[in-house]
Amino acid sequence: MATPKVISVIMGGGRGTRLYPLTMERCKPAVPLAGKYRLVDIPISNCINSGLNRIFLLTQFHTASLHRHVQATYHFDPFGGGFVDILSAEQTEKSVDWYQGTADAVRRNLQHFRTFPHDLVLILSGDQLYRMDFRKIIEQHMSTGADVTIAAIPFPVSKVEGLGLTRVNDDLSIAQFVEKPKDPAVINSLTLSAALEAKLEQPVAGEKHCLASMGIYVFNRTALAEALDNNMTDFGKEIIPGLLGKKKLFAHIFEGYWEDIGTVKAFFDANLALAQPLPPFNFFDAKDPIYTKDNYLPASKINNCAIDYVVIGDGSIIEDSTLKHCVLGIRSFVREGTQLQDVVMMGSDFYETPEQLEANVEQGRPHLGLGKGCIIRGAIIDKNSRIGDGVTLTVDGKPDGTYPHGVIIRDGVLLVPKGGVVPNGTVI
Ligand code: ADQ
Ligand code: ADP
Repeated sequence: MATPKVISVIMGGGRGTRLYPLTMERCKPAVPLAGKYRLVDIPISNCINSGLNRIFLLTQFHTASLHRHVQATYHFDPFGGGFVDILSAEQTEKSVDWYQGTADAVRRNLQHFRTFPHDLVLILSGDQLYRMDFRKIIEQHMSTGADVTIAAIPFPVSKVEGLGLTRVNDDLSIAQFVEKPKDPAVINSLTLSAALEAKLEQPVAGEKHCLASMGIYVFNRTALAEALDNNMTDFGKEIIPGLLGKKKLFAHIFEGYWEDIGTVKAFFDANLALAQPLPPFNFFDAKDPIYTKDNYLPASKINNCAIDYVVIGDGSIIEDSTLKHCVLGIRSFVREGTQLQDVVMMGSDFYETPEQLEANVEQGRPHLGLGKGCIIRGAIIDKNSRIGDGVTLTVDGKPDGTYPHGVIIRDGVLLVPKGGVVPNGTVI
């Protein structure tokens, strides 16, 4: 069988509303992850590690930071034809709107894809944490002669809310697909058969499982063009259910770690999970590394601290503090007497010069990073924030909403937005 030519299309997100305020000044793919990466590094690295180097990234607005990151990071061998191309919603003679949904975003860019010879289109979500060798789904797609293959993961019934669920035949052809069912009877009717359970490499334990769509699709080029030759806006809601019974749809079962991190809570939990002794997602993988921008920063300095289960990015300075279960990004500054627990701090884009530090004192403005004697629990501190001395920021059951100095609580997580300034002595 000849090796098919594949282009990858990463869905970079709409307005990123579920991740707001992390997406206040940047698009979703550019949101920092795990101390030193950006969300987009995950699908791009998976593509590169799978030998796929023609990558389109569809996104909507605030793309400046994404452009900077992609241009500074992904350089391909000039003879290999690889690229990462950012396609933002653009006004044309036919349309002046933003992308109306995932299918609309792909449809409006088909013209750009046509420039490159390809047999298959691999469509990926931009907000998931997983490591996957896409060669396996492509191999299965070719051997079954499918028009569309959907990556699907056995997921416990208690966690399937918000996911598309499938029921498959013995040969893994898709018999039924229901997008985000809510009715427990429907969910129950879609649980894995005993025969399929027996075929899994990792037996499912405890509660019943369903086969959930990962929002990862392999389309034959012509099947994609036909499927989009209409006004449908969404893959999960309309395109996939519409193809059932008309085209050959197969599921490809994936049994590794996979987490959708499209909400503030999921994003917070997935980051903090990396601070465990044996995280479910392994960034320490020499074979399939996750790539990101090299910032040429010095190693971090940590003086007289008590630190447990913490990930710290390069170029940070932490002094006389207590940190428990935290992820700190590059250029994080934590000053004396501060206590952090369950905190994701994204760090800073720059160091302050002695003149800037002096100006801060004159203007009564906190320095970049965290001040002295702070207590912070259950929070995301976005980049370039300035938290003064003696500040207490704790969730402790407070309701979602907006709080003084731009602080937001969302999904039970306290957030200081990018560039936030919280004055000395603030207590929230
Ligand atoms: P959702 O993730 O809810 O469900 P959707 O909102 O369509 O589906 O998002 C899919 C991906 O596309 C995300 O990465 C999102 O950021 C991005 N995206 C959304 N709108 C976009 C737009 N207008 N332009 C560019 N990118 C956009 C889907 C499937 C489910 C499946 C889950 C798995 O529909 O069946 O179970 O993914 O996460
Ligand atoms: P994000 O994606 O988190 O919004 P960006 O990638 O847009 O961040 O910004 C990072 C870039 O901006 C870096 O190159 C950094 O050097 C630069 N930068 C941002 N703010 C400042 C500042 N106040 N002084 C110097 N450089 C800055």
